[in-house]
Amino acid sequence: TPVDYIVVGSGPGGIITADRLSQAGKSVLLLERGGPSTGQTGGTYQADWLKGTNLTKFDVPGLFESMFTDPKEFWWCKDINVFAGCLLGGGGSVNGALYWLPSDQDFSTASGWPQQWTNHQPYTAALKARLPPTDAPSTDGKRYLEEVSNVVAQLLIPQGYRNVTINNSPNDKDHIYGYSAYDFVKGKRGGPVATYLQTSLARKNFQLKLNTYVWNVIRNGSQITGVKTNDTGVQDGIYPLKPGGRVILSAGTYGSARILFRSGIGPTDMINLVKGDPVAGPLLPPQAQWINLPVGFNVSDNPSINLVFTHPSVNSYDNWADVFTPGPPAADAAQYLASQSGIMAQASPRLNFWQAMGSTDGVTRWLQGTARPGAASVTTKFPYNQTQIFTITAYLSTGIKSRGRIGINAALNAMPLVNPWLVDPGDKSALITGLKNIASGTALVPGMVMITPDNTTTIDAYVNAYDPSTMDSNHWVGSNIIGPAGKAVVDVNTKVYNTNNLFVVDASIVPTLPFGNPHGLIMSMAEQAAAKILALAT
Ligand code: 6FA
Ligand code: ABL
Repeated sequence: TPVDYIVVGSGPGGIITADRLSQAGKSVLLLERGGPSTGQTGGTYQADWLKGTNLTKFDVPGLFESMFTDPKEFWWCKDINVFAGCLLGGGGSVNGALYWLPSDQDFSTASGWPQQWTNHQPYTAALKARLPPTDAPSTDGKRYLEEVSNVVAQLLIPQGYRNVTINNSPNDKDHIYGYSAYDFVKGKRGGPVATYLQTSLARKNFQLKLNTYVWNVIRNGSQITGVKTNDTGVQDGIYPLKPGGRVILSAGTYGSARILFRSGIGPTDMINLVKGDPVAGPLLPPQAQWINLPVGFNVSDNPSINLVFTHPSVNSYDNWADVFTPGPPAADAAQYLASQSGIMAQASPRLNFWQAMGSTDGVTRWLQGTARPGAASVTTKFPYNQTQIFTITAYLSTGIKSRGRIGINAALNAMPLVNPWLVDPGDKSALITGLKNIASGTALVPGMVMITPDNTTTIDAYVNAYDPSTMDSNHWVGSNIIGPAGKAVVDVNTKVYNTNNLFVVDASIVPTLPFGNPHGLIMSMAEQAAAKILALAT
């Protein structure tokens, strides 16, 4: 049966939008290409040590690092060549869950937002009320495996950093550090799936369909009438809209861009690739109806570089290698199973910090640091103690000037076409400055040794040789940028230009990356987008 709203994709953007629309009494169909994730949603992917509970890999925060080392890895989108979550909850079900309430600057006109978006506070407050952040996720309120926090604090304090509760003052992002904050709830993955989706599911006017892949929107010129899917259970795979209905794409920075290309919306080179595909080509509207918009341009992602250290006080937790199989140390497993407390109640990060930096081109750029036990890779010829390793990931944050382009290839796989990292020389020099600040502080902390790069490689040489594919921080935004006609893909109400009733609400409309890991900003944005869409006359 036709509905008022079809929302495509159940990531942080889609779930929150769908919940607010259904709360307002609209009939809403949420379509997700992937399957269930957490136990609450019917997910069953478990380690042996979790058998007998309904806890899955996606529930247990301490299993986060195993997302990258588990050969089964069915949760990653196979047709996107960077990490993206293709299951209920999207990236929110597989991410590190670091959760920062957005700052005023994150939603400022200086950050590219239209003036009408700058009053984000009521929406951020609504988000905080539904999903409060916590920097003590273990159910007993205690913090575990905190050696890395203590060591890194010793490095930061002499450089003038202050200790704060980060989400208590989101605007305070210069020379501050604090405990990592998450959107875990009761020692388990929480996020929009455990909160907003549950209120939606309780409503009769809301429907969720999993394993349903949207290929394109059905449109007659500027009017969208439904979506075409791989579902063989409905006529022609089509889910229709009511007259006056709307489609909202929330399929992520890569997913929403691809649906637009397949719907004849975007740059001509991308639509021509669709035209050449034997299945997707014939589904395109006639060329006279193609809509030329800069879909895929204006993309950014935080360039990130890892520094690896050892310190005698640190416990690398065996680099998280055993947490899924055969399982964490028996006492930690037992504690988590008994009360969702202990080391397994938290993802790997233990400390976050921010610093503003001047630079040669006069632009202020910020550095974010994330510290955690363990390391993805170590490069040194010197011996080191594997049980004491930890990583500081340095991200270039607000102030990034570099932009890239994403798109598809002839097989319709989505991918970066032009990498967005350190294209701008000011970006590169700022990140190098930040890395040097961290490296130089090492000498002040007794027992702390930097092992990657080691003392045979300078920071400049390390950055110059850094593999661009590992600079990816999975924070892709901007492929369907919000902004003025002629420059942007969506207007101030998130409506795709030159369409009557097609909207995008996900990371892809974000013009500039926020200070921190982005999903907090994306969730506040979805609260605000839903309000703006509901306020539009149909
Ligand atoms: N962000 C944070 O704030 N903190 C973190 O710690 C953090 N960590 C990670 C991380 O460790 C990894 C490995 C990744 C990949 C991302 C991380 N992020 C973190 C970023 C954050 O998760 C993303 O910014 C955020 O999830 C983006 O939210 P969106 O709503 O914009 O998009 P998603 O990709 O999450 O969801 C899209 C959904 O649409 C998916 O469920 C997908 O299956 C579905 N979909 C895609 N194409 C579709 C189609 N054609 N038909 C139907 N469904 C489709
Ligand atoms: C994020 O926001 C990033 O997108 C992730 O890349 C990051 O996790 C998490 N948060 C937590 O800080 C890292 C893992 O800790 C590494 O082990 C992994 O190699 C890396 O993601 C892959 O991008």
